[in-house]
Amino acid sequence: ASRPSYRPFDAETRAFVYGLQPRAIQGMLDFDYSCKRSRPSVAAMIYPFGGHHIQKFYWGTRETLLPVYTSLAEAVGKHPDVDVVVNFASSRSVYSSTLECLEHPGIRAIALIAEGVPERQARELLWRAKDKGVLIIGPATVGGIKPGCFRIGNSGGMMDNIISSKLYRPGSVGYVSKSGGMSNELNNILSLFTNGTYEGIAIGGDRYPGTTFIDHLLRYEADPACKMLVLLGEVGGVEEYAVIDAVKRGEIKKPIVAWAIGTCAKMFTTEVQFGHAGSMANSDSETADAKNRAMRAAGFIVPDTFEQLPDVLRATYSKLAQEGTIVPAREVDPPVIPMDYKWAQELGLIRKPAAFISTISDERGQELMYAGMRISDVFKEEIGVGGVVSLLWFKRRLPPYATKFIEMVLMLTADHGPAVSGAMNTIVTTRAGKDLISSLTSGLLTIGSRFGGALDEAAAMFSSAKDRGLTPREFVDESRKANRLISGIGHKIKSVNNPDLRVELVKRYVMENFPSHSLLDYALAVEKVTTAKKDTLILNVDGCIAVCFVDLLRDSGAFTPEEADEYIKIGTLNGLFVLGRSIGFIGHHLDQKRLRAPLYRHPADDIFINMADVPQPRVLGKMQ
Ligand code: Q5B
Repeated sequence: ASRPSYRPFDAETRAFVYGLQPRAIQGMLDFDYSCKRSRPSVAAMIYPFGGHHIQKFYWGTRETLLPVYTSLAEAVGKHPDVDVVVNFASSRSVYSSTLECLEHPGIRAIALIAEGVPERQARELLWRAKDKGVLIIGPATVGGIKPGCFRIGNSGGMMDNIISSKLYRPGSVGYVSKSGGMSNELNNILSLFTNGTYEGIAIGGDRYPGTTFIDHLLRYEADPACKMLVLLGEVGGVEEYAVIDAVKRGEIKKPIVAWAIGTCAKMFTTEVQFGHAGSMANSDSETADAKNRAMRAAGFIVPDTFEQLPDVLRATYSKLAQEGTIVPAREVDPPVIPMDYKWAQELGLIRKPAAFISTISDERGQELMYAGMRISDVFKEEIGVGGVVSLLWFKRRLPPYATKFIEMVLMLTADHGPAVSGAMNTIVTTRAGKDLISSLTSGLLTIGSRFGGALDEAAAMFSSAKDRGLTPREFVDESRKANRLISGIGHKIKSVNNPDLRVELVKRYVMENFPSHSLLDYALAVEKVTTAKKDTLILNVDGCIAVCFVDLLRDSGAFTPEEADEYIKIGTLNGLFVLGRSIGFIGHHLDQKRLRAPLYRHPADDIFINMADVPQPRVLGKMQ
């Protein structure tokens, strides 16, 4: 493009990011915004999986969209202005993806972030890139940064670091180092003791980096806007000597401050492998001390210790400023970069009222908690399904007789044959070809005040009658007068002579295990009155469970009277039938599926259709 070869990155540089790296991209966009770039430096992402789509990012406080392409060829076709690829592909795929990048002549620079790239592949890539004149930074690097212009991936660290190191505007010092950590340190030091970084590249710690110190320092030498050079080398390898030769040959004339890290290696009795793959001295000349000596001898400005680096940087910079080589620009304040909500929250800077409150379970920690009880303890203490219901519905552990009662209720309400209303609907829905959830919910939606959903109303009616001191007869008479059926009384097929054995089981259990069963006793007395009129008007399964549960709520000692009343009012008890009967409805659905039952159509002769009373339709308006 229009950029000179020594300046691969400027304020117009646009890049593709290879790989799905939303955090890194947001970091690049925030940096761009702090530099007051006119448009984002990232044009698109390349991600071969998951199809072409769009992802949302922030541009300052507003939101912006970036496309994700599945191939580089498509991206290049759509964005011909892009000439940089920040390649986040893993060590497994970085080789093939970089070869793909090298096939597009428009791509002039590629940063390889992956660590652990096989050396054979790294060497082949750098050889091919050199052949095509493409600048490779990395592998095993964060990349680099051009203050005020362009940031490669995560270079420069968090936004507060970028701002405090003044990377939102260019300085005059070009540096090259090996790692992101060393670069961050330099960015900070340069912002404090000079007018800041002009460009900084971390070449990566591998033995075969795509470009080395000399490649970047020669660029900085050629770039008139870069006034002063810094080389932060390290123990191992011989790349510093290429720079020494260039200084000796006069190819590098700008003042160059340098230091090779790792002078402490001599304190160890054997050779030490420092953090980077290449940071081990294989000969005397590869030691940090030897490099520092050689650089000093060649005319580099080398401090005596790393601690003195700021002093020599300040001295070198001041000299250039005094002689007018560097004319520091007027400082500009960067725009305020909105902080990410999560980060601000982590720092304790903001608070926000939660939209939801939840008090029964928590999956955020190491272990799932049910009402404060670890899921592992749920099993260790064998609290059973009844115990889990007591934790999640009532937020407390109920005594074993109570949790066993809950389990008993779930078991004996699980099913009552295919003919009951809800099961019928489940079966018809299944036979219409619907899935399990649709068929189950169609059955559940049938549960109502007449079928299975009479528990809450029964609990309310019986307890109110007893609390008001009505005798069973007065209660029945009052209901009849008000023309109200007593919830929990009556059954379609069960009667005094054909008793519902489920009800017998519940009654026996409660009488033997509950500390009190006064409402059950009251309900049985009511049953005596209703069955005297008609033998099907028994205390049915809904009614029996309901009154027993009220006895549990009121007299188990686990609930206050207010809590007991509230659980009746908020419709807890129907939940028992709903939960239990779901087992049966699912069973009916699976049964019909297994039977390959065809679509059901109700026989027309079973429906009395009478249209005699329907008025004949009249045509309204004018006839033609
Ligand atoms: N009469 C259950 O009706 C049923 C009366 C009453 C005073 C009453 C009816 C009713 C209240 C709701 C209730 C739960 C509709 C039932 C369940 C789960 C199930 C289901 C399964 C399973 C039955 C005949 C005469 C009339 C009525 C009078 C009726 N009920 N009086 N209080 N509660 N109960 N539902 O047999 O003078 O002749 O006009 O609504 O508790 O759903 O297995 O199927 O596990 O799946 O059709 O067990 O009782 O009786 O309506 O012909 O009435 O008795 O006023 O008097 P029936 P009807 P009259 S358990």
